[in-house]
Amino acid sequence: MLAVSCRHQPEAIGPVPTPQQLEWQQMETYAFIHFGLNTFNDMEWGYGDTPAATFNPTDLDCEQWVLTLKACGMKGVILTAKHHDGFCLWPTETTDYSIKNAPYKNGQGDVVGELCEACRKHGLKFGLYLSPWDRHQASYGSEEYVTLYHQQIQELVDHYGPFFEFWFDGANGGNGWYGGANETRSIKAEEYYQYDKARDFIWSKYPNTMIFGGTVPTLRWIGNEEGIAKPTQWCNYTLDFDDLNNTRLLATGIRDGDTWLPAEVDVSIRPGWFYHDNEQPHSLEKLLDIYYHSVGRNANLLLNFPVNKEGRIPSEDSLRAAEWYQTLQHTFANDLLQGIQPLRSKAFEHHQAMVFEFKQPTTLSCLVLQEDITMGQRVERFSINYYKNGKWLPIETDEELTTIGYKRIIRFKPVAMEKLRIRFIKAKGPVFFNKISAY
Ligand code: FUL
Repeated sequence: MLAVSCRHQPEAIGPVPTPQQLEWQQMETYAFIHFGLNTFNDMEWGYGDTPAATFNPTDLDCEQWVLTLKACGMKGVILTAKHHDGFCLWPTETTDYSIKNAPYKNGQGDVVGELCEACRKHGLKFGLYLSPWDRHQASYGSEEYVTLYHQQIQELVDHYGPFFEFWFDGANGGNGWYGGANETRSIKAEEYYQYDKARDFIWSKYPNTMIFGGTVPTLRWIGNEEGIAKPTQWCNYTLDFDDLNNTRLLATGIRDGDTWLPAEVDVSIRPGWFYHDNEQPHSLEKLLDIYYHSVGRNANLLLNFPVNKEGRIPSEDSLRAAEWYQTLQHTFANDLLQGIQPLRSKAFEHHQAMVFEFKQPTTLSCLVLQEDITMGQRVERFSINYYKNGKWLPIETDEELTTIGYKRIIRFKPVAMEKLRIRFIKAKGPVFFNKISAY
């Protein structure tokens, strides 16, 4: 650990991560899979009325998904066990609207089980998305539906797992088929779903599961689906339901929030969440920007891979994702600060600063800072300078140099230097780092 100006036995400032949150933050990148009836009906939000029989993947292979995801550095995968249309990818007892009534494996299939098994076999963490909003169920909006929703969770907990993360999606109520009623129904999400009870079903067997959404989350949405976290990014937040739905606050976190609630950036590798023939994966450049604007800004990246009608991740997507991962691996292969002990700069004693001196002029284009978040998130503003030919000059970057947190990556135009200086201009207290590296 690198510490600057600390005379006393250090104590954490503000909220700190639980062991589960810490382990989750260290995952950095993991995958989403959107797959279901929508895949076959070319839709994003099925209405809940298309026949279960339309679900018919011809060449489904969960091991292909898992090996593809592992090849691009994903540490886990979260599957849409049920999306808003209500169709269940496991043979549930709670409804007929499931894979049991699809031609796939003559109704004997179980995509949740097959993926769970493939994850276990190949060492990938497993998670599920279970939409609370259900546009198929006649009972949606009544107590009866909430019981059914909780039963679905219980079934998933009984038959699959462990889960590293469970997603209670935030889309709630609206129009739907609702057993033929074809109407609009609204609910009060913060009360209706009894999320604390839902969470307890999960935690009773798998207490390490991270929870997305609802009223009792252990991580938070970043507030957009574009793949962008704001440069200023606090892990601190409050569990107030209005704040949990305030996209402006979700984007930055809350500096003085009393709860550790780290951010997750969810975005798809293609424009849609579900597979559509007429869409293509994003460019390498866009995917790199997504990485730097998520993992590089103190947030985890949940990258979605739409599975196609065959039941596979298309080769265009796996090739693009592998190219993306290899580019990142190459960028971060050789830490040029390795073995250099930072010095404290005398000239800036009133600030906290670190100076790294190179044995010979060294060209850098990227700096990676990682606070020791078990001490609480502290840094609020910093600057980066380089020393060359007897002068200190500022490093030019488009990134605002504000918060750091678990990880912050600053890209800049390559510049040759004799020394590198990082000054912490504003912080909640003495700063603590797990790692500082440069490339
Ligand atoms: C949203 C949903 O409405 C989208 O369809 C998608 O599942 C996304 C990840 O979450 O709330």
